[in-house]
Amino acid sequence: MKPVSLIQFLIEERRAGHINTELSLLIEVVARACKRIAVATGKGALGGVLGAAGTDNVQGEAQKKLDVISNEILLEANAWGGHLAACASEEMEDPQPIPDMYPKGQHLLLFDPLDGSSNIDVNISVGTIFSVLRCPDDVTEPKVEHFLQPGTTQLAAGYVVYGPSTLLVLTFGHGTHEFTLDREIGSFILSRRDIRIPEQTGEFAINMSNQRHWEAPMQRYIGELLAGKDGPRGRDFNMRWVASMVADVHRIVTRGGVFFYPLDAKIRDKGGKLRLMYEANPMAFIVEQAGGAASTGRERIMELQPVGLHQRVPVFLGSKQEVELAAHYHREADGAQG
Ligand code: P6P
Repeated sequence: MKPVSLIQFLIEERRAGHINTELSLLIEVVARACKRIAVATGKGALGGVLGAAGTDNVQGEAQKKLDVISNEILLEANAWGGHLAACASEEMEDPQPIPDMYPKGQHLLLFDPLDGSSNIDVNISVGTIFSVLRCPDDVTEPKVEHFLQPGTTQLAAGYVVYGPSTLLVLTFGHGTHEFTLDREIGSFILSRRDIRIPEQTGEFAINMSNQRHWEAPMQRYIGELLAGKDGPRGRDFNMRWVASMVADVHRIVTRGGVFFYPLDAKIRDKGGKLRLMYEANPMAFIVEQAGGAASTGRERIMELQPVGLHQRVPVFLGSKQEVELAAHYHREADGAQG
């Protein structure tokens, strides 16, 4: 079958009425920027891009050089494109307006430019996560409050995983699709259309070192998985934890599984570890469009009304039956507490 490039796919989506031209051009710009990030990460030690940048981001996390480089690549690529009213990034406190000398568009772009960057120096897959919202019609200078839209309003979401191959996974709300970067021609080529995540799974992803800090229903749910075939689940389970959300989520998108970053006593006051606007919401959109589920353990992630640009939430996502069972245990425990 003739390969379908990202450009051709975007034209198909426009013809199907799923997206408009401006969103199509915006995705092309983001994909092109991510190709540049792939080149930068691929250089490793030879590019002088490893190690700490010597600065902290808005989260108070030490930035890697590649965090800063990736952020700059995405900002520069999107400044002149004319498709955006503003950008927001994990690496920046406030939204970044589009410079006055450039035309503005009707979209808001949010991104984690290099998620999992603590893995960069040990050569483990990292990725870029992005989400696209509509800018309110009467707004020319978007402020934080204009970004604070529930995940259900996203027009597009995607991630690029920089691994053995560079893959773009994308949804516009009409299925989830995967593109593989053909490095010889520099194009993303459609490699999986209409991905489906199996509703059942035998594989879970969680950072077990936090177990003693989890809430009781999380202890119960994971304890049952660990009990294996002699326990209440009557089967053995396998565990994976890359500590790079994009890599863990891509494994789930590819072969099923369930990912948890639950509340625990250490991070309770922050609301969780992962960020709602540019990690949980885009991943939730992608996973739901592939037939999976995405919950905080108590609510559907995409229905949350955001209260802050860098708000953190608990994340349960992946194979629907496991997400729903874990969430059921949490609701049951809440009910018992009254
Ligand atoms: P921990 C990376 O820092 C990240 O934001 C996600 O990509 C990843 O899933 C998680 O944090 C890893 O957290 O506590 O295992 O280091």
